[in-house]
Amino acid sequence: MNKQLQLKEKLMDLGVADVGYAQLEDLLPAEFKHLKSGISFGIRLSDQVVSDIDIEDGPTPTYFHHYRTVNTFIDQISYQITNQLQQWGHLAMAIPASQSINNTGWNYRGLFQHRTAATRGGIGWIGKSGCLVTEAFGPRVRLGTILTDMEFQYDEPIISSRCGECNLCVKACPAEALKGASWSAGMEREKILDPQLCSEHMKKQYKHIGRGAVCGICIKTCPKGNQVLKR
Ligand code: B12
Ligand code: SF4
Ligand code: SF4
Repeated sequence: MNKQLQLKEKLMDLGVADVGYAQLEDLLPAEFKHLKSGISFGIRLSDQVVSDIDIEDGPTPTYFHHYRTVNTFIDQISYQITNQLQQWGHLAMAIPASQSINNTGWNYRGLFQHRTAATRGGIGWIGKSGCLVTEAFGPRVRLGTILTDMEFQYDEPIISSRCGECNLCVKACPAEALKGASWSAGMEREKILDPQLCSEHMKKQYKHIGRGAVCGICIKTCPKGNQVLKR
């Protein structure tokens, strides 16, 4: 079996819902350009827990715990794949599951965007919620990315929104942070949402739940992912 298939099989055995191989050389910052490939994966969230997020009252303490559990799971999977790639003689580096970098002031950014690797790897598109939406599970996935200098047969990128006329998340967002724009690859985040409005709403309204780091109403509301067990 070739190494690309071996990696995919390992990831599926570890419990990921989907895997994509993304060509990222043109999108990476100069210091990481040599890590030209991204292995993007999605971890399915508990439908019960996501469905229990309340449109009026917001997230539950269980959702916050789930968020932390899945983040740890993502970091551990990414580490195992990094280890495997290094044993094969490649450079590899995992993007942290959920870490903001504060180099140039707090501008709500990570080291590299999991959502970018995911659209490039053909896993899904950016919805009007700003979230990565998959055909199978809608936005009910959290994401991981491993950068490596190993070359792959890359997946076909998804380059435009498949939300159509739907705008349920836009109407449901309690912070009025979502602007209703239909995404195409390269569109600026600020055309889709105001991250400050989202973040401040979480901090102010849900401080008692998960120190104000979660909300997820836009995820709960999305009708995409027909096979998902929704209530
Ligand atoms: C900082 C951060 C935040 C900030 C800013 C959010 C934002 N939209 O940027 C705040 C605190 C507001 C926030 C809130 C939330 N977050 Co947050 N957050 C992050 C973090 C750490 C960095 C995001 C970042 O760098 N943003 C910068 C912008 C520019 O990038 P972006 O959000 O990825 O979206 C753009 C790019 O992906 C780009 N893009 C996509 N494809 C392509 C293709 C090409 C060719 C190009 C050029 C660009 C491009 O276009 C998008 C729109 O401009 C990531 C982890 C990570 N490293 O990715 C998690 C992450 C984005 N968060 C996540 C989640 C779930 C949430 C919340 C639902 C909170 C919660 N858990 O309940 C809300 C949702 C808010 C929203 N609607 O986006 C998940 C998203 C999962 C998903 N299915 O999309 C992530 C990926 C964590 C994870 N490991 O899964 N978050
Ligand atoms: S996480 Fe909540 S506040 Fe932020 S965009 Fe989604 S619905 Fe709006
Ligand atoms: S709720 Fe509708 S508009 Fe929002 S991301 Fe899902 S499909 Fe797209």
